[in-house]
Amino acid sequence: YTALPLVINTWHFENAANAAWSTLQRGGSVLDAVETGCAQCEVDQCDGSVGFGGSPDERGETTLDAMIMNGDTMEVGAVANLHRVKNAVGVARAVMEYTEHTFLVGESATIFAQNMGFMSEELSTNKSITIFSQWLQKNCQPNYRKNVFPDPSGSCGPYKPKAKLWRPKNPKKAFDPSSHDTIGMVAIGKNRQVAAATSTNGATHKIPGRVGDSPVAGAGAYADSTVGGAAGTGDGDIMMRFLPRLVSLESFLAVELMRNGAQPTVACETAISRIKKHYPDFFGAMICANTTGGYGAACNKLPEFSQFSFMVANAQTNQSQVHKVDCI
Ligand code: SD4
Repeated sequence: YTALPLVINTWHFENAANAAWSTLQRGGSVLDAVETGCAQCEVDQCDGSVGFGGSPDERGETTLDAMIMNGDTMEVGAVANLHRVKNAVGVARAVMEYTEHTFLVGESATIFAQNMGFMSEELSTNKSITIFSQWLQKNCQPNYRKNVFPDPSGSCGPYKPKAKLWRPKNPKKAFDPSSHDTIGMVAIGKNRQVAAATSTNGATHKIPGRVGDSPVAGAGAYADSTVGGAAGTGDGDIMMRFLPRLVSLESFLAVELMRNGAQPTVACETAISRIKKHYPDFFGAMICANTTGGYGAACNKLPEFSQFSFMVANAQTNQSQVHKVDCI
């Protein structure tokens, strides 16, 4: 397969694609490639949506979700609601390689990371503190608060989150597409080994403890060396209800049996369409790749989101290139 190896990742995260590609060029495994690629975004704080210093939660803290999957062995390592450790995808890989488990969460995941030698660091930055305090101010108007928490002083603090009361469901606009750009990456080796990984700081102003789709196998990403891999980005609160990457693989498989060609695009579109049926206004996009070197992407069209960028590097181009797909 002349197009292999191949690396594909969500959004215009060029450094990440290059890091993964050069890892493969240096003889690294596909797992090394997706880990290095996602870790690069954690360092770069890609679009503020990956790594430290982005998406502060209701208490102002940045926490991280990540996963990695080995499509040869079907092993998965994942962490969610990880505090004070920057290299979330590295911790996910440690879960996969050094434990019998698949998924560690919260402070306990942090303790595991520290025991594995990961540094404990502050994840807040001036930027994330500003995002948080602006949001706090906006949501902390005396009148607004009076309605929600009858407060004799009418003052605005100490801040007490009461999510149920003041955060009614808004099915129309859960996510702002301009500020949510998780990295999801798939690498396929010369011998058709598939690996996938994701890393994100999740949703801004989330209720602490909220976990999105990104660290969940089959939701954030999926890898199966008999078929291919898929990964995604978008409103995880909705997307994780559909295991879209898994669905995409199933649909890909079905399509693959029938013909060769543009299957990954069809697979991605099928997954997006299934979610769209229930949530026409959801924000989300997917990348798909198969073990013959085919790749594609799809996204749900919104007034503010009509095109999705993704990166591909393969043996034919020998470098990463940005691609764009029109949303459906
Ligand atoms: C989440 N899926 O935590 C992530 C966010 C994201 O593009 O992908 N944004 O829901």
